[in-house]
Amino acid sequence: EKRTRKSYEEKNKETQHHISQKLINIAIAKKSNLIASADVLTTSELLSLAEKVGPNIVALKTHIDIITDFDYEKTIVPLLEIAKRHDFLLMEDRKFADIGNTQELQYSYGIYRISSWADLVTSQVIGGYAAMEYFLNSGIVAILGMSSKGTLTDNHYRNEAEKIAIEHPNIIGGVCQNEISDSLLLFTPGVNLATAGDGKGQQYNTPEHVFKNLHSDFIIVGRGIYKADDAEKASLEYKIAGWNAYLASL
Ligand code: 6AU
Repeated sequence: EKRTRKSYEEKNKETQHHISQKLINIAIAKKSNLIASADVLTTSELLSLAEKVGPNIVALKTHIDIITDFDYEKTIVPLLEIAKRHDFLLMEDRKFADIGNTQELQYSYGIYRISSWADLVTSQVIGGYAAMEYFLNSGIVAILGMSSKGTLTDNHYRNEAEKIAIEHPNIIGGVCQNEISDSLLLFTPGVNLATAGDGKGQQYNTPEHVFKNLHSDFIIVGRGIYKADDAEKASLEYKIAGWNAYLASL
């Protein structure tokens, strides 16, 4: 017998972290569980995508280190303004994977200064519990399992990583392709309505699969949106598909 999933309202009541509450409140207000992944290469593409998909998303996920013309004033300052206006959070998919001291430096220094703008950051938990102490301004989303073919995140690794995620007060959820503890928020990338893979190891599922079978809370969609002819329309389609799949999974 499969256990029933928790609603956003239930998860909101149980979480202590202000970023989880913020994210869930946006989800409920917008009727959206969509995070758009902005894996684009220039500031103008990033800002234009944020503007188009902003009304339909709960968060915009960045890989800020792939922006070729990054400039804090020209990239981050306007992005923060768009995020505020359209009411979505910023999630930097940095996937930290080092000792605590190095992660602390990478989080706050260098040209990106992630700690000054990211509401959420992704991190591997390979460095152990104590390495997670230093992402003070952001909610941490722990990488528990990966979507790529041949990933090393096997059952044992996922279980050990999940224990850290459950115990650590700064970790609000996990990225995984499996069901995880419902005391965490589950973020699932590898979602695409049109294709099963990208020929480079990425493996895709549908929103129906991830909400019904994994009890996911948020879908992360990259190329399904930013490569579409009309990114605004595609974001609306994924928003509706994600929300309907969530409702059907309750
Ligand atoms: O929809 P796509 O395949 O174009 O993009 C998926 C996005 C990319 C990946 O870096 C990221 O999701 N991702 C992650 C994350 C979010 O941490 C983990 C994973 O296992 N698979 C994955 O694709 O930006």
